[in-house]
Amino acid sequence: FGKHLSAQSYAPVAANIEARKWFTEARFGLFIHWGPFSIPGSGEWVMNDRKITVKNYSRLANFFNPIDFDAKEWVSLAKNAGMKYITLITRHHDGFSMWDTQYSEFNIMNTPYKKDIVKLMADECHKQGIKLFLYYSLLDWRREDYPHETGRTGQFSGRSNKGDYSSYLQFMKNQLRELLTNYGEIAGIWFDGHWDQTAPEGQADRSSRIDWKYDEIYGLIHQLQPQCMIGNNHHLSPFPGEDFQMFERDLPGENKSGLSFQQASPLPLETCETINGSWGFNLSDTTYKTHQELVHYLVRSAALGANLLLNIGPMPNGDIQPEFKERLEYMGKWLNTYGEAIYGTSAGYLKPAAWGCMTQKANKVYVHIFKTGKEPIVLTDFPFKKIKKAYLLKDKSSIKTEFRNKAVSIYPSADQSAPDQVIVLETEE
Ligand code: H79
Repeated sequence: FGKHLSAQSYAPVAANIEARKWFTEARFGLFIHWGPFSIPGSGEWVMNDRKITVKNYSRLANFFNPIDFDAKEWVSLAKNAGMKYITLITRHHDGFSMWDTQYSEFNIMNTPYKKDIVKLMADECHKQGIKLFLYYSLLDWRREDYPHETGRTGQFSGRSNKGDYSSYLQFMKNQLRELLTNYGEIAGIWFDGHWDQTAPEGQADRSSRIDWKYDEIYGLIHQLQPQCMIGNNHHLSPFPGEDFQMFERDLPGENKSGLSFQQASPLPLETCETINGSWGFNLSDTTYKTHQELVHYLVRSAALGANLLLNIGPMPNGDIQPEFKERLEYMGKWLNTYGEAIYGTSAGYLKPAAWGCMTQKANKVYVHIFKTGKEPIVLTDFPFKKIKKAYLLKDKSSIKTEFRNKAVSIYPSADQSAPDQVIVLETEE
């Protein structure tokens, strides 16, 4: 990716380093996929999937009137779920801008709703003390100047001209400048769509078909808000100038999605996942994950040193369906008891196993047991000298352990009614 890089090398300033530290301690955020694409109830790719032209898709703006949207309710929902940040779609691949932008007519002020969603959310996040990240698509299925002729998607849009990347780049910079100037402190920018201009996933040649000039885009962001963390869902190892690394629907190193071939870097890590199978509101998707699956995913993310950005796709009226609300409430209750073993922890020294996984803090090892069996759980090469205490996190009742030949054997309770039996080992160096 040499051609993306400028000679100048990026050194994060103190405020950015502090933001990264906060991020790795936060561990849990809310992803929100919402906009006029929510109206048909077929997910956020509906324009591409149903081969809708730009002209016809524009009609959706006239129907977007989310009279039940309440920023206070959404932010409270995230907070009560134990989430520390929100990542909001400001402009997805369909090119609709959820804020009052000067640079596109296809924006929220030209809908019957006529209120700046980004502003309403930013103000409420600042009020309730939760950080706000903004999702911004690099790929665009609407604009003539996006290099759509080299893109892999958006070919049904009816665009005639060839793309002109220098014009499109200027447009993105103008919009990013608005987002980073008019809405107070922005904790991060979450880019997506790079992969539209690369060879198919998994192929040896995954070089980019256009030069995105990330040095210019990232430089502008860090100049406007130096603490603002940049992440890019390019499914590759981090590029210079990025502040965190993301894995789509995957835990670092697993690549179950077939999208995340990259290995974990030393940057803060994040994985994003959906509650059912869809990002945007989808009327035909009922594949809701269970409480247990969601808890296990959060715990396994933490055990690999990654945050979980868990998604909801609100309905076109601004309401959030009860299946999502109820699960987020459950996560919040679970974290009230078990948060100590998630927030501010680092990856376990052993990788996740069939029985469960581990998170750690100074002098504490949290053993997350998902499945008990007849045999004790054995932690090999235990990196501490001594175990002072071993107990269940939820009620402090003691748990039997044996420490021999550098291996710790743990005898958990056979009761596995909770999704995660968290055992605390208090250690000594
Ligand atoms: O915003 C959500 C999705 O709309 C967006 N990212 C998340 C966070 C996303 N879109 N697509 N993907 C994620 C997955 C990418 C699928 C691809 Fe492909 C498979 C890209 C390359 C191979 C589909 C097939 C698009 C091009 C070929």
